[in-house]
Amino acid sequence: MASFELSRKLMERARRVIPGGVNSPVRAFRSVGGDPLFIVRADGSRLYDADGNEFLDYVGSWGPMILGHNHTRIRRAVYEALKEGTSFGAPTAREIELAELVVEMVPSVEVVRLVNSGTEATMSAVRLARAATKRNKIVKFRGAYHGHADAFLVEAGSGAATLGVPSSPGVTPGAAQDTLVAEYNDLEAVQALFRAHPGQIACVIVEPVAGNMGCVPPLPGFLEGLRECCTREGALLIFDEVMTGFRLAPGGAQERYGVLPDLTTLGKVLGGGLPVGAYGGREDLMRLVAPDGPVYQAGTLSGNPLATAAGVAALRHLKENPQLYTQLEERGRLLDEGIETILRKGGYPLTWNRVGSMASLFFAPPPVVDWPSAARSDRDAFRRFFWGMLQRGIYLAPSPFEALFLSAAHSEADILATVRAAEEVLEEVFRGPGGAP
Ligand code: KE4
Repeated sequence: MASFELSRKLMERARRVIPGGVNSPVRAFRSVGGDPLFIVRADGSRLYDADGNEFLDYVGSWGPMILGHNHTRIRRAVYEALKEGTSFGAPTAREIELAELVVEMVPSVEVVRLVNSGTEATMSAVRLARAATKRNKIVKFRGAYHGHADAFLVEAGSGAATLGVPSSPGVTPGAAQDTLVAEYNDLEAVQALFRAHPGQIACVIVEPVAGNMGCVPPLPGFLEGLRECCTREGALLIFDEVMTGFRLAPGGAQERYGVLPDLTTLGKVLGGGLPVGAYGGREDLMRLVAPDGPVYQAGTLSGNPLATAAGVAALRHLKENPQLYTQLEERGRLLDEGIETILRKGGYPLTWNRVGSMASLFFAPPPVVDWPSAARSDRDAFRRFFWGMLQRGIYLAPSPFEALFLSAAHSEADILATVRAAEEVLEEVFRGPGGAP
């Protein structure tokens, strides 16, 4: 049994000065119990904690680490940029390079604004959609997470769902009243909202592959239906590709599924592990953004020299090595085969969903196609699975409503070791004492 004593002591200290001891709630292990591990370094597919334990990492910093941790090309790029200084508050050529890469790689993006997080990207994209359409209401999906701006903390996923606060206190009725909610994959529900609010809906914001209720793929025709509906109704379609961008294809989900939104939000992989978000899309829309147009949005550290160095290195590497996506698909299929064989042989009432290098094992019976079906997950069984895997050196997201991520650094041996561990742990969870401390 691994020792987590130093992490426990660090958590005691952290709780005294940081809410919950963490700077993002989902890191707190609240839905799985126990204390989070304090990580001291990471390399490739591995994390190393304060107690000297090594883990095979499937969180990947919640998505950015598609190349694996501490990638040489990213590390060198940040080292070189660091020699020139850390922030200038003035335009730099590397911001142009990163923006040009986004425009080149993401099919629907003609003009893009860099910001510091996915939340800033989505809140800004919605502000732009409201300004462009002169409409107030937005449509989001139950269990989807678009960051923590007020308008989105209405039946949100990710950490909000994990903690059971999908609609947060502090969000005023005024802020929430313009947010309409539909079930993911339910096109008819979206059409009904347009019928109920004619001429009032500015945009539909969707995770083209949901990752924040766990990984839930779009059913055939869903994305295409949203596209047609928004076009017909004069609303904008926003693909929140903070998680899927540059992960599911060089051009993200919109390349993979061949559906073009009006606006796209990006983050995670875009910054190569440093804080970068972005929103972009049709030029006629983006020219409304200050200082070209009246839609205000700003940021002291937007386009930061170190962050754009990491982002340019990450995107260049992905663009120059398209075979990485084939490798990620092959490793994903290997994981499919292993997990699906275990579920079939064991007769476990679980659901395995995967798209490219993002996946989830739901402790709920199939199919999992929306929040209600995901929410049926057996939280206690997941908790015991999580700890059983952690004790075997496999670090999963500490929530039943998050995706796991493969990286280019995950080897075939890593995948096979994961499958072996999952088989043992599921046996324990469903047929033996097993479970968390
Ligand atoms: P950030 O503000 O955390 O950079 O991005 C918000 C966001 C927006 N859109 C999507 C589709 C996202 O997945 C996210 C953030 N994802 C979560 C993990 N599911 C971040 C982890 C966390 O909250 O610590």
